Amino acid sequence: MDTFNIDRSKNLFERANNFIPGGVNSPVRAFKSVGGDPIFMKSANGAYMYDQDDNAYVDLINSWGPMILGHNHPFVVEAVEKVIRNSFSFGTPTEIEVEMAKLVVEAVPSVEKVRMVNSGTEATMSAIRLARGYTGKDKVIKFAGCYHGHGDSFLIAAGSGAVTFGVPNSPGVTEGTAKDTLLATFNDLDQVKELVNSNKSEIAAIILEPITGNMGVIIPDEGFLKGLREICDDHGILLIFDEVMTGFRLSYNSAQSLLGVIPDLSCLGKIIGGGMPVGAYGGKREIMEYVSPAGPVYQAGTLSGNPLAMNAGFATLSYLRDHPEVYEKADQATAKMADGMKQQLTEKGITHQIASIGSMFTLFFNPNPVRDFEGAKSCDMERFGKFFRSMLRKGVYLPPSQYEAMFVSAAMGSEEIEKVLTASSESLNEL
Ligand code: KE4
Repeated sequence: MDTFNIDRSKNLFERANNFIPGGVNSPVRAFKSVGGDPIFMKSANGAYMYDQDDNAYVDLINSWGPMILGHNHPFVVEAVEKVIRNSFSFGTPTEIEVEMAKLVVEAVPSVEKVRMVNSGTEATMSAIRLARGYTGKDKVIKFAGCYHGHGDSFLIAAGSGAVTFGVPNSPGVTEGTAKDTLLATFNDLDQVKELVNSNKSEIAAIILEPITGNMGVIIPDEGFLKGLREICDDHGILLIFDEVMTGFRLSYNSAQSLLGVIPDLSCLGKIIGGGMPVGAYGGKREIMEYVSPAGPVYQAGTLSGNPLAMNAGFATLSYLRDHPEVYEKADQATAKMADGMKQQLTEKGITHQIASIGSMFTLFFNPNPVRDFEGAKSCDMERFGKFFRSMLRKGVYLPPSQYEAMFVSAAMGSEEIEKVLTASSESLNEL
C-alpha cells in the first residue's frame, strides 16, 4: 500500500510559484512531462534522498549526475569542511585551481589546458566561441536531441529544407543566431557529410554528446564517432565532445578514452564539481592558448575556480582516481537494475528498450531501438509518466523525463537494488 504524504512539498510548490517562474530553478524539476507535483528535498545521504515530509527515496537521479559517490560522502565533506572558514571566495588565483587543472589534464586525453567555469552551459558556450575564434568560421553542427545547456546556439530546432538550417526553438533566440547552427541526426554520418559539403569552409565545429543522455542513453553506432573525427580532420573543423554528463562517469578518463576517439575540445561539468557549481572546457594547447588573457577569445567569471567548489570537485575526482572500485560498484549496480527491469518487462509482455552503459541507463517505452531523437520522441511518454509517478510513490526517484538517463551512484547496495526492482515490478503491474 502506498502510504505517501507529500503535503509539505505541495505547500512549498504553491509558495514557490509566487516567487519563482514555474516554482523551480530549472524546468525539468517541475515534473511537467511526467505529471504530478515536484517533491521538495530536505536532505540526502548515501543512496537516499529525504523529502520535506520525511519520505525516503532511493536516488536514481543523483543531482542529474554529479553525486556518483553518493550523497554526503565523508571524503568530500571533509575536504570542504577543511577550507570553509578560509572565506568562500577571493576572486584571485588559488592553489587548488592549479591542482584541479593538473588533475583534469592528467585524466582527460584531449585536455592539455583547461579553463574552469560555473556550469556545463558556460563550458559549451565558451567552447563554441573558442572554436569560432580559433577557426575564423561561424557555423556549428549539433545533433537533434543532444542537449548542451541553454546557450542560444544550442536552443535550435531542425529547420525545414534539405540542409536542415536551424530555427530557434525558444523565444529570445534570434534568427541571426539560429542560421549559424546546423542540425544533423545522431548516428547519420552521411547527413553530416552533406552538411559539411553544402557549407564548405564555413563550419567551425561539430559538437555532440559522445554517448547521449539527453534523449535517453544512446550509444553511437560503430564508426560514427571515428567518421566525425575524419570529417573534422579533412575539413579543418574542430570536434567538440560535450562530456558534461559522461565525463568522469563512464570512466575516470571519460567517454572519449572508452570510445577511443579524441576530440579537439571537451566540455565537462556535473561530477567535476562533486555537487558544487563547476563546469570546464579544455583541449589542445594550441587551441586553448586562444582563450583570454593568453589569447583574443574572451571568457570570464566572477566565481570561476571558486575555492569551495574546487575543493569539492578535487576531492571527488581524486577519490575516483584512487578508488577505481567505485566505478565497478556503480556499474554492477546499474547492470543488475537494468537486467532486472528487462526481465520484468519481458515477463509482463511490455514493449521496451533498455539502453545501459557504465552507471547510466534509460528505460524506453518503445517497441524499437532508439538510435536518434526521432526514435526517442516516438516513446510512449504517457506510460513513462505513469511508471515514474508509481515508482515515486514507492520511494524510488527516477529522472522526471523519458528523455533522461538514470544516474547510479556507488552508494547503491544490494538492499537499494532490491528496493528498486521490487518497486519496478509493482509499478509495471500498474501500467
Ligand atoms: P548545466 O548548465 O545544466 O550545468 O549543464 C548543461 C548541460 C550540458 N551538456 C550536457 C550533456 C548536459 O546534460 C547538461 C545538463 N543536463 C541536464 C539534464 N540532462 C541538467 C538538468 C537540468 O537542466 O536541470
